[in-house]
Amino acid sequence: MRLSRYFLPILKETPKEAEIVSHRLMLRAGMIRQQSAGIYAWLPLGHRVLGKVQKIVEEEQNRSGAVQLLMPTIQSADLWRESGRYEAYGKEMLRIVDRHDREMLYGPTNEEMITDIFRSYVRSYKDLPLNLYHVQWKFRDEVRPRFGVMRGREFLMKDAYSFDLDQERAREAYNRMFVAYLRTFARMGLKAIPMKADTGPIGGDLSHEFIILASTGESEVFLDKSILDLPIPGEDTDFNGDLSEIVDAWTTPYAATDEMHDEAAFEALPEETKVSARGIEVGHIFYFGTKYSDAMNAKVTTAEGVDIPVHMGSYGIGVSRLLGGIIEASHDDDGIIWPTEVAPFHVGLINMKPGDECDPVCDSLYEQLENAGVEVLYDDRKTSAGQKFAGMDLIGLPWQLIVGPRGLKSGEVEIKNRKTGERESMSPEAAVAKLVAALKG
Ligand code: 5CA
Repeated sequence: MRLSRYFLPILKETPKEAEIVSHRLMLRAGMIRQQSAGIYAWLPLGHRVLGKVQKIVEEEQNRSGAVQLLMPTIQSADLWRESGRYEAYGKEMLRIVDRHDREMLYGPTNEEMITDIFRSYVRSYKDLPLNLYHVQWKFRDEVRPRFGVMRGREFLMKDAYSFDLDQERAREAYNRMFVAYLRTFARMGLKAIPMKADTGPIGGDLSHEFIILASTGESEVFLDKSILDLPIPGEDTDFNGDLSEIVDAWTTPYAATDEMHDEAAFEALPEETKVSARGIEVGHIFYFGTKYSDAMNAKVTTAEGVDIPVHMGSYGIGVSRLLGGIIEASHDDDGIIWPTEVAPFHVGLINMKPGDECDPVCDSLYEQLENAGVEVLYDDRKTSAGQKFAGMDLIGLPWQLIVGPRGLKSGEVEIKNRKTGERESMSPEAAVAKLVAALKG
């Protein structure tokens, strides 16, 4: 992508309304624009990252055996009356009346709708286990939307719903999501820690929140720091096999949010392993048994011919919130430092003197890298060097490739690693080889 033809509205001033670093950097880097309180337009750079985060989430959901569909944002109030949540949800639900005076709502979550879809088609135990998920915009009329995409009113969520014959098999479904979540967040460069959690308006009695540690996080958390060293399950994890060993390893060390905190158990830990910190909830999984299937009459016939309500769980990931979380975890004074897997582009190609001898070299580098599958943002604008460097540091692409007249005299271009700050001069051919190896190797 040529920057001269892109839309990257970088802000010079630090926006005053932004209280935390990720919000400030997302606004300054031209990723998002607030359109109403807690409601954002995703500008091209932000939209690219959102797409990459969503893709990783989808890949890991699919790997675990979940099946993707897409439900609408607008739901009928009647469906929510069946579960009793239409009244219970209170002011967080955005209620709408259509031209025929029918009561509708902008979905804050989809337990009711997915249960309705399930009961319309599935009758037999032979069709289980089943896990259906979608990635869709949600609306919650939060009292205090804040911190940008971290606590929005409109936000993108991945929500999955599992259906099983009994509690034991539902627990296996829960474990599959648990392990898929460990992989999902690790792929984004995050250390997300599963913690015992409260179930709130979703209900049920088994629940974990996945939390990344950050001083600006809204949750207070307590953990045994040995959990930070546990290995992430590999790509070859068998999701048809028994995952309880992995889940046990991750749920044995102490880790809880303040709602579930057991002061005595925590205090009993050796002093050097105790960590009390703040964190950002990026995912939340629930097992709630037959809460919705009882209320909404979603039954399956067992092998013995008996009709029983299906056991369910639901599993959320805050897809848009993750962008804030990743930035909180990965930035410096100059701007964002994107982990390669979610970076909007891989390389920022900087032409120090557009309209001159740097052009053919840049054009050729651009073409070679793009042909090798490396995503390049090419700064071909006639602006100052200082502006180009500061802009590239701010938007945080993992690599910069700098082409200037002085270097070219000795046949060299420069590579900069955004994270380490290391710079290295080499021939254009060597630069291409090095970047392709680093990014595609
Ligand atoms: N139905 C269940 C699971 S599918 C559910 O709604 N769970 S939740 O309420 O915990 O939300 C799932 C995830 O969405 C949270 O872990 C969080 O990462 C994200 N989320 C929740 N509220 C917001 C919000 N206001 N802004 C941004 N992300 C949010």
